[in-house]
Amino acid sequence: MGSYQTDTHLSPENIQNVKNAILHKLVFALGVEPREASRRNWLNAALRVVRDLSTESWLQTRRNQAANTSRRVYYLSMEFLMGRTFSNAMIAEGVYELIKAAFDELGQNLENIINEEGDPGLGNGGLGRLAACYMDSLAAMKIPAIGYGIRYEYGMFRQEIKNGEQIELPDDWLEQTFVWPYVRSSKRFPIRFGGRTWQEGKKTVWQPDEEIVAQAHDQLIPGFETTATNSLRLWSAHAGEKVFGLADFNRGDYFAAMMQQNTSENVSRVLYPDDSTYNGRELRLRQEYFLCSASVQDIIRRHEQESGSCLNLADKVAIHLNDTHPTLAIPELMRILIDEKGYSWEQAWNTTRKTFFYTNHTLMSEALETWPVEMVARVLPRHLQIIFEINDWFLQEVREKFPGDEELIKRVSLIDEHGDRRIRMAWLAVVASGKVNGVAKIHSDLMVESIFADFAKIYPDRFTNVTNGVTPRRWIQIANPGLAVILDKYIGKKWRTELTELSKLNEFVDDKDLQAAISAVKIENKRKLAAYVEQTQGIKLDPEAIFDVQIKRIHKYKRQQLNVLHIIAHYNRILKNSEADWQPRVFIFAGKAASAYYAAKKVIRLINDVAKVINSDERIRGLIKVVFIPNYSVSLAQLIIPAADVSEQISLAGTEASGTSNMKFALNGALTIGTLDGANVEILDRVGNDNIFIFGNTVEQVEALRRNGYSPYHYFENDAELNEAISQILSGKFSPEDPYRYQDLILNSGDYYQACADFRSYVDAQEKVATYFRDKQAWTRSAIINIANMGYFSSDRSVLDYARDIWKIEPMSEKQLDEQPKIA
Ligand code: GL7
Repeated sequence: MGSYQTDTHLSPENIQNVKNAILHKLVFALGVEPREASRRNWLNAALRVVRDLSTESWLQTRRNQAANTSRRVYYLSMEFLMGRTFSNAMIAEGVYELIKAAFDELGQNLENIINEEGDPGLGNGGLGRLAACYMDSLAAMKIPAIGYGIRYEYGMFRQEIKNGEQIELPDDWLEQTFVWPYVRSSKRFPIRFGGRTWQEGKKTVWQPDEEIVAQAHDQLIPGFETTATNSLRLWSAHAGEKVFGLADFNRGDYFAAMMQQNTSENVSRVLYPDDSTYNGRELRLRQEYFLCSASVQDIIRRHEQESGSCLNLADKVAIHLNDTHPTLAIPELMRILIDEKGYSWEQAWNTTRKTFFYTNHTLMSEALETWPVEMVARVLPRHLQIIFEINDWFLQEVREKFPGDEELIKRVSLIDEHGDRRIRMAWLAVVASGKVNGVAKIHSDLMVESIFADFAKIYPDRFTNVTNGVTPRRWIQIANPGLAVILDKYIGKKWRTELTELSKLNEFVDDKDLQAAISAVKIENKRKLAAYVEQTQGIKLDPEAIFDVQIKRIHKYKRQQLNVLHIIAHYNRILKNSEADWQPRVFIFAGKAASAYYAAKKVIRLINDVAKVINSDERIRGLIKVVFIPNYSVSLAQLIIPAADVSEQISLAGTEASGTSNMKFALNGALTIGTLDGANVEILDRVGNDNIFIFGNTVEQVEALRRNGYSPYHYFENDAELNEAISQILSGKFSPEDPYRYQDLILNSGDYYQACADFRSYVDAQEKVATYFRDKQAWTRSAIINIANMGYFSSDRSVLDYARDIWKIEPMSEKQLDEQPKIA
């Protein structure tokens, strides 16, 4: 530390110092001889060197935040899909070039070392990746923030494809030593479950019958080119003494005691691999409470330590709920304030309502969490009481505002009384939050018109929008270094933290040199992806072909099956006129299906079955290739997105809350083919109709079809190409060994997401894509217009919107970050 400087000083002496630092870590932190060191060893040594830099800034940031008693935001999320740490940390600390130079001299290739790092899959998809982009941006924008999540022992499953089918394997990410986090042995909190409650005078006493321990692991989040360094604190579950079964130990029953330990530790064992569906298992409820209780206890501890008391909590603390998954933090804060800190109910409720903020990420009814009252009574009896009390208070307020409207009362009650009684977590989050936001304009509008319509009447000022964003550090600089070099040359370097600088490119859209440079980088990125596909799957791709990409969770509403229908129709067209001058096309898919989501797994199989038939059909002379890349991850996205020409964003209008890959693709110069859904609408606003391919029904049209009784057969009977494609699937053309495999697909399942209705306009839009692509110059010009107008979609802008409009937090200045004396 301090013995070398950053990239601005690439002197031989400085490089030598970095080399020494890496060698020192290799030998004295890892105990490995340089000549025997594996790539993993080099990675871990270098990670330690960079972590030292970040650690210094981290401690410094914490001291300055504490001294400033800054208002902080605590971002609670069940998922964080962070991606690899090493390159991100190197660029944040400004030592990438230095470390590269040092490794060159050590005879190691930095890129290979970077690729050696595992990619922790502690999230399902967009929601978890968004949390990760926000962590990066909060630090870069100097906003005092701490992320809280769970350190799952097993993340998202590893996906393999066997005979075209998805196979799920455990993701044992902790097997590889991951040297980035610090274990904070002093930060342990008891988490209690079960038992019973009773009244002692006015006081409620809760006697739990189970206690486990939450242990903190801190990951440093270095801000880009600033000393501001935040933390992501992940909790792991451990057996506490109370469940360790001391009695069993004393009796000598070691086995029974250890079994008990296993059950406790189950709480942080594995991430629920469900995307946009709700899985009401008790373990999930326990996981959610585990995160909430540990985090709220920690927040109160820190606040008391800094402020001397618990009183002004709401002035200093904003707690953000990333979807409803951490909503139990609300009754948990109430419980601690009332039962442990002696607050009155009113005081506690007033504080709580000023502390919480909630983001809704989906309108899909199956994803809206509810918990059976019976289950919560068993697992969290005291919290259930508090939720009932909040409900009484709230319904009283509604009765005063809307006297006599008992139907309204039933609809907004936190308890759904239909069938088995259930707690509506989204309602609880809305009632207790100062602000509630959606994640793209159209989604926020639909949110107040649909699921929260009643609440928008009761609390008209509560609802707002913050459109999602993505971090340009990871999604341009790291993922697409070739593009970063071009940007630096044309518009300077500031885009990294002020992405709207990209608009300066608008001046150069007709610049021949820029166009040549942009298409050269694209081809280079396509070659890199092609090399990966050939190496891992043995499929050869032509970098001159259109790379048309759909990568995301496999879900019916995202309509991968519509994409497949077009591929089949296109294949049929070529077969009917094989001598024509067809544009070669590569269709790339990647994504995981929830393990219990039968229909989604079938779509994966269909893609692979279709790929097998088409890729091996010599009559089409390689004009179409279909590839399913297994085990989609953040790192794979970093490889695939910069290589895309076409970005598939084809969800049924009104179903995709925002999407964030749509932003990453456009930022990397891919043209979108998409519906008027989620953030596609705002992308269209910025790039203009000529630089995007919009197709399909609008939300209003979709709803009208639903109201009037949608029937896929109508389209099937009236569209010859659709008819042919579906008939081929149903008759087993792509699964001759099992002709009935796809009987239940599309038509027979009712086509809830109206793929048949949008088929014709999708195929027509795809035609336009192919024709436009032939005009290389026009295409590249459009790609540049896309890049130039994506400035708005930076997650820096999103977090600054949150800080200003929702949390009311001021970013810190460099001066404030530097006030406290440095640590030795
Ligand atoms: C999601 C939305 O589906 C997605 O459109 C959005 O971009 C993302 C982040 O806001 O949140 N909601 C959700 O439940 N998941 C998402 O990815 C899993």
